[in-house]
Amino acid sequence: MSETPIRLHSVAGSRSFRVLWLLYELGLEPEVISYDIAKGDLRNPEFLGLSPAGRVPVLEIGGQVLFESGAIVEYLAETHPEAGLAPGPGEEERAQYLTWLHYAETVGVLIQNLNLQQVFLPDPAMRSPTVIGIEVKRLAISLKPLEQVFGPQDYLLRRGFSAADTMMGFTLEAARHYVHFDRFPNLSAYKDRIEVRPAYQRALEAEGLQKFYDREFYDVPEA
Ligand SMILES: N[C@@H](CCC(=O)N[C@@H](CS)C(=O)NCC(=O)O)C(=O)O
Repeated sequence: MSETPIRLHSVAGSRSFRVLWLLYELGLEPEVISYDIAKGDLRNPEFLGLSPAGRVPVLEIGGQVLFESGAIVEYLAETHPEAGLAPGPGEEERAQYLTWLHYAETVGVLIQNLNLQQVFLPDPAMRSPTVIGIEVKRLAISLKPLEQVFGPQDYLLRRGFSAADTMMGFTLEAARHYVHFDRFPNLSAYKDRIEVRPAYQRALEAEGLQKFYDREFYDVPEA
């Protein structure tokens, strides 16, 4: 019996990286369907039929269509318990696992707001230096608890690498465009640690080059 293909709808450099990386950590082989966010690909009716808000990631798996990266990551980890990437209900560090997995979106939304201001607005005159300044500060504050976690431990959980790391890893890669990481030595060491994982490298290769950041660092514009 042939298995249904796993299909990931993806934009390089976006939250779909979380899912792609986890799929490779689990030894799964997805077909990757790539979209160009700047060309408005996510607004085509066919894609909106899969993702009602026109967002990536979308994962087609086992005849189901899933959206929301956190839900997809939880679903994949729970349906592959043999990989040991998620403490189940009642297990030690379950609360921390859920907390960090979802905290990645607290950080992610701040980056999304900065992306809108710094990358996607069609005219620089539309930017608000005030909003950008506030969001950069809020992003730096949101990274502080992570800096503390990675002092005594290598990954988000004491027990080791988990699916929560695949949620957070992408987020940090994006955060470095807005916050200087030399302020966060533990976080920088964590970033180096996850990026050498073969599944992370494979996901980078498979998703292709991101097309929206045109520089390494975006300063807060002058008011
Ligand atoms: N909470 C959702 C957010 C999804 C999301 O906003 N994805 C961005 C890419 S990182 C997107 O598709 N943006 C397209 C748009 O805003 O038009 C998730 O985690 O999946």
